Amino acid sequence: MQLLVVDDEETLRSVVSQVLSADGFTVSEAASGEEALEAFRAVSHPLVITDIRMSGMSGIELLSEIKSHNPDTQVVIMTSHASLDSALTALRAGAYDYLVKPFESLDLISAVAGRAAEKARLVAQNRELLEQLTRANLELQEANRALKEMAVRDGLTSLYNHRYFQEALAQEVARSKRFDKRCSLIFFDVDNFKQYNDTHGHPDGDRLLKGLARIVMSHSRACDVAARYGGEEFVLLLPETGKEGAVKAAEEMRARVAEHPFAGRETQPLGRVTVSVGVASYPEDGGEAQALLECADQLLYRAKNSGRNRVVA
Ligand code: GH3
Ligand code: MG
Ligand code: MG
Ligand code: MG
Repeated sequence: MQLLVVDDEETLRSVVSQVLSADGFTVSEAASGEEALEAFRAVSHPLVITDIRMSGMSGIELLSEIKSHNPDTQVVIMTSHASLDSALTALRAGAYDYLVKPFESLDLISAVAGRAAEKARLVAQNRELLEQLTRANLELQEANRALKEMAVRDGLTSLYNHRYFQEALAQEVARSKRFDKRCSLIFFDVDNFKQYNDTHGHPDGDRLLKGLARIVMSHSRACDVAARYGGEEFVLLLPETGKEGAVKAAEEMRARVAEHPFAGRETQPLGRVTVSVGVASYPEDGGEAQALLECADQLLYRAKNSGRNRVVA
C-alpha cells in the first residue's frame, strides 16, 4: 500500500519511513504540508501519516485538504504530549488516529499504521461495492424502462400496439368528456395488401408496413397516438381535434402514402400502394371508445367499397 510520511524533521521522517517500509508499505516522504499536498495530488495515497506542527501548512490543514480531495484516505496524526488537544481537533476533522512523539515504541507506529491500512482497504472495498451496486442499479433501471417500452410497442413497426392504443383511446374519450373537448380517430387499412404479399413475398410486405409506419410517425404530432391496430391496419388518435382537422390530416396522409415510391408498387391494382381511411370523431360519431372504433371501421369499409384510396368521414 502507498503511504505518505509528512514531517519537517528529517530524522523523525526517516525513522517512521524505515519502520513502515520494513512492514511492507511503499513509502514516500514530504518535508512540508505543501509538498505533501503536491505529492498527494499526483498520487492519491490511501494512507498518510503527518506531523501536526510544521512551518507553513499545518497537519490539520493538510488533513482537511486531503479529505476534501479524497474522503477515503486514512490520515494518522503525529503530535507531541504538549499538544494533545490538537490531536483531538484532528480526530474531529476526520483523522483515523494519532501517535504521540517521542514514540514510546516503534511497534506502536507499526500497529497504528497497520490498523489504518486495514481501514483504508475496507473503505476502498466498500467504495468498489457501492459503485458496482450503483452500476447494477442503473442497468436494472434501463432494462426496466426498455421492458416497459417493449410492452406497449409493436415489434415490427415500433408504433404503439393494439393494447396500448385501446387504453389511450379510453382515456382520451374520458378526458374529452370531462373537459368538453373533441377528439378524432383516423383508421386506415392497406389496399389489396394480400396481393402485394402474394406477388412480392411476406418479407417485402413487412418492409412496406415499416415504411408506412414511418410515414404515419412523421405525420403525427407529439400528442397523437399512432398505433398498429392489426396486421395491415393502422390507427391514429388525435386529441383535441374535430372532424374537419382530422379529415384534413387523413387526406394528407392518404396522399403521402399514394405518392410514396414503395418498392414493387407498380404491380398493385392502382399502380401504387394506397390506403383506405375512415375518420370518426367524438362526440358526433360516438360517445364511447368502442362506438368510435366501430364507426371508423364502418367508414373504412365504405371507403373500400367505393373504390379504395380514399377517406370517408
Ligand atoms: P383490402 O384492400 O380489402 O384491404 O384487401 P387486402 O388484401 O389488404 O385485405 P385482406 O384482409 O384480404 O388481406 C390482408 C393481408 O395482410 C393478409 C395478410 O397476409 C397480410 N398481413 C397481415 N399482417 C401482416 C404482416 O405482419 N406482414 C405481412 N407481410 N403481411 C401481413
Ligand atoms: Mg513539526
Ligand atoms: Mg385488413
Ligand atoms: Mg387491406
